[in-house]
Amino acid sequence: MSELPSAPTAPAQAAEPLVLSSAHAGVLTLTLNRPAALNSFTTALHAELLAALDAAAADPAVRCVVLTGAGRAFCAGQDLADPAVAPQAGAAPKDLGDVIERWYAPLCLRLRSMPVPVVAAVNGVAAGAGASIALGCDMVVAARSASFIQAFAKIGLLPDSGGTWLLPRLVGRARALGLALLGDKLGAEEAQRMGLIWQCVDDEQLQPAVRALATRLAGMPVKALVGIRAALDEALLMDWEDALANEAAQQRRLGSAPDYREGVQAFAEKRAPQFQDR
Ligand code: T3D
Repeated sequence: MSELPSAPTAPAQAAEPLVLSSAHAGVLTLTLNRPAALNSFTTALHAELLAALDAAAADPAVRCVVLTGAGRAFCAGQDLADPAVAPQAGAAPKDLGDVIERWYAPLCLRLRSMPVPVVAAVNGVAAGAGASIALGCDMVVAARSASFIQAFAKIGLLPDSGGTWLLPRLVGRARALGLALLGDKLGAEEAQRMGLIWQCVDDEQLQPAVRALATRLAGMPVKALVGIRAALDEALLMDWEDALANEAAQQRRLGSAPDYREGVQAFAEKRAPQFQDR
């Protein structure tokens, strides 16, 4: 049998990354990039985001991470059409606990244990796990047109990705329950007013405001900033005496790091400090 020449194949198209990454002056910006599905999470997006965060954590040049979304949304939570998790007619229910243990919990733990501050730049709607993930970042800046939706109850679920932990701590039990039970859209201005987020800015100011904030954080002693994050979270679970003891232990650790020496020396010499620790 004669061999036929094989048909020409189209050049392989590089798939668009699900997480866009750009670095400037110590600030790494990670952009969730599934705009047609409002940056909702598939397992592939989870995998790319975790890998990007792991790489940032290991890179000494990264001193602040910004998380944002492409297009008109920050993130609409779980992709409800993803066959890996969506209920299928006639099939046994998917084990959502597995999905959370495999993907969402590691992501939340990764974000909370980053060795640098993490800023959420909420450019549009943040719903379901998307809202929890934004609120779990160290500082949340939102565009005035952005919104936060605890969408879980509307589909028969409860707030995950840290939502049950974060909401009452951020806004108190009454508001946490109101937000989580009703799942209504909460505008960015109101979110700032009730203390759910750090700041709401005009839409066209979101990028410059986040850039300025992230650059400022990157120039600070990030080892201390991360210690502050941990100590505040830990103190919520401690009594007064234990919090004082923890402060002493953490201050002992930070006080022996080069950044403390540099900070005090720069103060004495009336110059800007150059912090290096991570
Ligand atoms: O594994 C597990 O399930 C457990 C973990 C759960 C964690 C969770 O996050 S549960 C909560 C899941 N998220 C939601 O329930 C939110 C669903 N989305 C919405 O309620 C609305 O889309 C928004 C309020 C976020 C925005 O509304 P709107 O009117 O601005 O946009 P839209 O027209 O609804 O959506 C635009 C497109 O994005 C649309 O696609 P189309 O019709 O243009 O092809 C829509 O289907 C798609 N989209 C939005 N959210 C999701 C989504 N596709 C898949 N999954 C989504 N979550």
